[in-house]
Amino acid sequence: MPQTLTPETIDNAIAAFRLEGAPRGARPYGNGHINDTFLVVCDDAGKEKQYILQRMNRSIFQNPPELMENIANVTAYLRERIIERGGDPDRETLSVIKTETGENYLEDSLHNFWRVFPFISDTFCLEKVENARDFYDCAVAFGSFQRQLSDYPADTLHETIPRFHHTPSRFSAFRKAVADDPLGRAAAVQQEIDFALEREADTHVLTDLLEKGDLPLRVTHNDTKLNNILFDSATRKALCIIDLDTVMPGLSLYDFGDSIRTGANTGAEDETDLSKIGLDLSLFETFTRGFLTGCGGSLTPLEIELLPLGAKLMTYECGIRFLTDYLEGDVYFKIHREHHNLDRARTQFKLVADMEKKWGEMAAVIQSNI
Ligand code: ADP
Ligand code: GN1
Ligand code: MG
Repeated sequence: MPQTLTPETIDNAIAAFRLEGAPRGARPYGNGHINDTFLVVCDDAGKEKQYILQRMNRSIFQNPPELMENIANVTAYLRERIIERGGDPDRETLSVIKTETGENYLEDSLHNFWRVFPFISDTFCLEKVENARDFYDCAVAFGSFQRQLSDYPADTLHETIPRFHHTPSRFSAFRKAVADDPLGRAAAVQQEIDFALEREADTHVLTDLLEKGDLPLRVTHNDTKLNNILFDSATRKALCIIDLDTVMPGLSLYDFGDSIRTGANTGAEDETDLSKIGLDLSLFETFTRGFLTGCGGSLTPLEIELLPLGAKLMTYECGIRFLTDYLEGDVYFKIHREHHNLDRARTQFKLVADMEKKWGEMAAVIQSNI
């Protein structure tokens, strides 16, 4: 169990980093499910400087030093690419603020691991797509993120969460949670359990193709949720991709799929009224166009053909992860109400079912965008 954070622990963490100005306080920030995120405001001779301070989730990330090495190297690489194309490296990528002793992170006396990024100001992130234009921008940004990293030395990246999108492993973990049922919750969610079990055959399609060498392993983001992208408030353009904890070798279909899961859903991830959940085909089309543009022609014909499966599998996988966590007692994803993870699992399964209904139309969208 993570330590409860006291103001003193947070202040001590802040004091360890090379910040400009005197810290004036920290407050919880954002809607991430994984890390503890704070906005830190400093006073630099009357000028305000802001930073993002995060306590990394120690039960999820087993090796924070390796994780931070990935982020420091990837952001340094992206910085160079942004400078080459005449962009603004201070706004278009994260960068790692070092500690006073020159490290990428701080391990405090309680074994909490901390990191600091500059706060990218005058930005916002979307919890829900407000218009197709924004989602198109998101798609181009995630596609070009992958393309920009296509020459990145993938073998230098540490695997921060082993088998992160290995759906068969996620399925095994799910089956184990059903069998162990430590909180006695399984009986009441048999319908959801059956939904997941009935789709076992889908779970290994992509991993089989990867193992056979039919799908290329690329450097991918792996957590391309809508709220992991910052939009510029002035231009309303997708500006900066954040949450780089899971940048690792993966499939392009993972990045495509996770954005569809979050952005092309007609309802929220934790909506309790399931009649509001479904696939917005028009947004599916928008994202497909943007992603293919962002990838700049780098996807193979098989990757393109499998985009609908990427969307369905990422949604299904997230559903079984939420349900597993519900059965295990909500130990992974942050929850804010009782049964939150069950509600989340239900929306994902409803979305999967709707994709199955619209399978022909999804395939037709892909055909018309080749
Ligand atoms: P988690 O892994 O818990 O999702 P994130 O790294 O995605 O954590 O951060 C949580 C939220 O904090 C983001 O969705 C975003 O709103 C905000 N955020 C994170 N980093 C920055 C940053 N450098 N500048 C501005 N906002 C940020
Ligand atoms: C987590 O960190 P965040 O909130 O962007 C999770 C994703 C899930 C997502 C579901 C490292 O994303 O894999 O798809 O929640 N991140 C990790 O909302 O497990
Ligand atoms: Mg996030």
